[in-house]
Amino acid sequence: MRRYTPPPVPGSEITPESAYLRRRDLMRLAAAGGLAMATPSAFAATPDLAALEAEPGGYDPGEDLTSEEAVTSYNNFYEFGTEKGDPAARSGDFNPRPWSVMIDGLVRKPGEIGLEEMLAFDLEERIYRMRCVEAWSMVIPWIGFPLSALLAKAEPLGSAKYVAFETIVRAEEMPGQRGAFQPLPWPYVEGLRLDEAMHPLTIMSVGLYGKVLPNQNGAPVRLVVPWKYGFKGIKSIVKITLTEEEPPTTWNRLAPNEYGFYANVNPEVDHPRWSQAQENRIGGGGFFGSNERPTLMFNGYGDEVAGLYKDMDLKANF
Ligand SMILES: Nc1nc2c(c(=O)[nH]1)N[C@H]1C(S)=C(S)[C@@H](COP(=O)(O)O)O[C@H]1N2
Ligand SMILES: [Mo]
Repeated sequence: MRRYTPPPVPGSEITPESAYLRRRDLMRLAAAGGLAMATPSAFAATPDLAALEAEPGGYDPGEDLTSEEAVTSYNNFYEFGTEKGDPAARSGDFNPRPWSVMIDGLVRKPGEIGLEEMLAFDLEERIYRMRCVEAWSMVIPWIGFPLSALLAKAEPLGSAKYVAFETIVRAEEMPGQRGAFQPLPWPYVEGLRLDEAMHPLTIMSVGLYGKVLPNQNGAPVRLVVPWKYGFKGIKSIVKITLTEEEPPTTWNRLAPNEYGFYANVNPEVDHPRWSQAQENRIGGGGFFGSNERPTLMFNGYGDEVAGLYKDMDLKANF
């Protein structure tokens, strides 16, 4: 397994919120109950993400990383527009701080959890292969924590079977949410089965490339489920609801024959309008732009996740 150390962040790129704490210091403070006192503003609680090192878990696909430039400029985030360049170009007014996520539904302890509390979870860097339903892919060094850690805080009830997620609606700061043409109904919603949500590969990301998550990638906290198509990775999450019934999901609602609830990466199940057998690695540097490669079942994470679906027909449950 290849270890990856994030590149050092030049001083000029370190955000002006200069009261960064090193992660270990932050955790020590949190453990000592001193976090609130030590963090007079929301910004001060941001740990030093650049200092995180890759965990030698079984996650790093050992492939070349997609450049930070591509990861932060070729995006899908319709709240800022439908062109790939829109999220980077049009998200400057979005202010993701302060932030909190409401967790409710079938849980013993519903309530809001602040971003600072999430940043104090045990953050790790994980390199994941990502695959969009549009047949492009990237390899991204995410920083985040297991979603299971967050759900555990709320103590899901035995009756909970699914987890529903909701993105913020804030038309004043999200140009894609205002104007005559609305590409999607808001809020953007997504869902997972509870066992998928609790799987250790499923993370909530708060950063990438050793930095705080850029607005265009879903600041301040977004879902990453590496064995599923990208649209499951809901961004800028404000609400998580534990449910008994399968929750609606934005793309499935819009085009149920094209986008299923499961959305597991599957080269054998084509999108009705194109094949899913190949993918184009973004910025892969191939000669004459030829970065085509075969798509792997479960995006290559089959050893870890195939068991979740062992009795299911994956053609019917696409
Ligand atoms: N709220 C919200 N989340 C979203 C989307 C969106 O339009 N709105 N697009 C999805 C799609 S289709 C993809 S491929 C990924 C892209 O994530 P990235 O831009 O960080 O690579 O975000 C997903 N999450
Ligand atoms: Mo996507």
